[in-house]
Amino acid sequence: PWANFTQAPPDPIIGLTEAYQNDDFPQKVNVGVGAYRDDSGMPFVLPVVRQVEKEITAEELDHEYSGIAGCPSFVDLAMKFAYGEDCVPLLEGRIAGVQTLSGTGGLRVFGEVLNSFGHTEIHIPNPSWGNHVPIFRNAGLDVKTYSYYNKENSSLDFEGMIADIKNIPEGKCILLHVCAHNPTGMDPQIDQWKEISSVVKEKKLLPFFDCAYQGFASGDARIDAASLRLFVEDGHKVALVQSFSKNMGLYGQRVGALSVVADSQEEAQRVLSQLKVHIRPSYSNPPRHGARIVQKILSDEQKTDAFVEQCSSMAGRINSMRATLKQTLEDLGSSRDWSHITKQIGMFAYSGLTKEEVTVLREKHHIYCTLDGRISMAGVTSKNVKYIAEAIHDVSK
Ligand code: PLP
Ligand code: TYF
Repeated sequence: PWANFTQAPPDPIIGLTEAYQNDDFPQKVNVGVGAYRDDSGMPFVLPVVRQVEKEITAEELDHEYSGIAGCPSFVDLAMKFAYGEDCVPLLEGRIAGVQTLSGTGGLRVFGEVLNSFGHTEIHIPNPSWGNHVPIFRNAGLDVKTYSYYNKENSSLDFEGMIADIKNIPEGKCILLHVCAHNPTGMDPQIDQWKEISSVVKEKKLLPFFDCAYQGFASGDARIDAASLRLFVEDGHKVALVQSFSKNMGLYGQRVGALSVVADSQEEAQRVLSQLKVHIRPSYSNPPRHGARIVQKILSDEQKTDAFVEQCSSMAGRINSMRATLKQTLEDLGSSRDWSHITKQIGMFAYSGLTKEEVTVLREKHHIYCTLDGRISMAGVTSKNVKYIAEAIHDVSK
């Protein structure tokens, strides 16, 4: 009966891991998926996560269903973490929030809700996280792009960005990355965010923030949330998706939150009801364990401090690998300017390597990164950095 089910291509990002696993070359390197590795190339569980998991086990909790909106105390803490404790709409109880299947799930739920209320399109940066397009398309939205990055000088194309945002029709939804833009690693400066905020206001656009790297960009969760907080202070009724995959290393636990700032408590209640209407027939309610972990950490000052420190040490290791990779390329006598590698923040180096160069990197050197030349710095270690630099040099000179 499935004869007409054609073979789909592998996922452009996850497919790399499969190809990497099938490669038996000893020095193979996986710098595809953005999942943090320690300096031995191993997955890293934050010590504070291990600690609270023990506490959770000792409590012998039950495994009842969550509500449709998930764990309310987790959602409150997640919102405080992103918006800040002194956020006025939060204090006034006019932010609707639900627990989601991490960032991906939150993006999809809000995409569907937008669609059901007559929003036909969403504007995302060019480039953006590879999954944004299929997520929003599957939610029924027409996905359009605005300029974001200048490949010529490997930096933010701020003028192009502003010009394109000015051309978005009034009232449309615009997706913004809170920090550590994936894949480019280039964020607007705070003054540029102010200008973006004022153009977004002028055009009465609906800002939808994607926050997958809070704490991972600068190592300081408050600084990383500055764009979002500025927009809220400027009075925007933002929507926000948060992921705890990267900053708490909870990838497979699928823990995140979706929240929407409203004009009043009454409006927030209506919005919340609509989020739930979309969640119920989709997956009914979210899993409990990951939310319990985050809830335990963010409700305790000492644990939060430990988390911030452990998160910033991941960011620190990545930054030191950026410096080493750039320096090694220079030492090898590369004719290219690699200074963008250390200017970029977050998990990725948007190398500027072409599709052809990436293909040689994969076929000749067994180094797996995405075709757009994005290298997950999380997979670079003091052991493999020289091999990676030599291979990059070989394909680019
Ligand atoms: N948004 C961005 C920009 C991302 O980079 C990612 C993950 O890489 C996500 C959302 C979603 O991740 P998750 O579904 O694991 O929270
Ligand atoms: O590397 C990236 O950009 C992401 C990582 O369920 C990822 O695609 C992998 C699996 C997943 C969500 C995000």
